[in-house]
Amino acid sequence: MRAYYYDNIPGDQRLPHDYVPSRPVSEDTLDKINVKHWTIPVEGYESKVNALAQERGYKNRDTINVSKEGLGEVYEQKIKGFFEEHMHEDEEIRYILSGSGFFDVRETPTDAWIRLAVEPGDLIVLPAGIYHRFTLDEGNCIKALRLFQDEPKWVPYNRTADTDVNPHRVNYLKSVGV
Ligand code: KMT
Ligand code: NI
Repeated sequence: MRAYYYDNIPGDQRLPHDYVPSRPVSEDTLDKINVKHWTIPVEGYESKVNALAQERGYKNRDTINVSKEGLGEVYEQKIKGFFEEHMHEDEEIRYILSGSGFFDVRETPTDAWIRLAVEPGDLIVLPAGIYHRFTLDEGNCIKALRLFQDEPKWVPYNRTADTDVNPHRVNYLKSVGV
């Protein structure tokens, strides 16, 4: 997984939006905003993903195929929704099986976008309360395992003045020392 600051240049969300020269984001910076990631080769991934899921209490899972074929008539609407800046009241856990895409997460306290370019074998955990969004890249497809804790709170809350005071958001800010 590569992590870098998003260039904020208006235009196609599927393009890399990497500064020239690139501004890579360090492991230390990801640690500070509590974004976790592991690389688990897709070949024979089951036992390792199962072990991590057990250790972290992820009891349920499903797979999502984000592509025109995979989503059918809700494709455009989903693609648009994924890219709206939002938060969840639970972790967002994704293990990439095939394809690729970009998760953008807000750095705190700068509010800069950090782009996570994910590919097969990447497992990412976005903490509850972090503002983020997702887009396909120019390959236009990604297949991912979505892992859930027991009570999935999957509602996306788009960023507003209300989400700024959501208890999960407030806890997140406390957890990263803001
Ligand atoms: C989400 O919640 O943003 C998604 O599931 C996006 C697709 S998973 C690669
Ligand atoms: Ni989300």
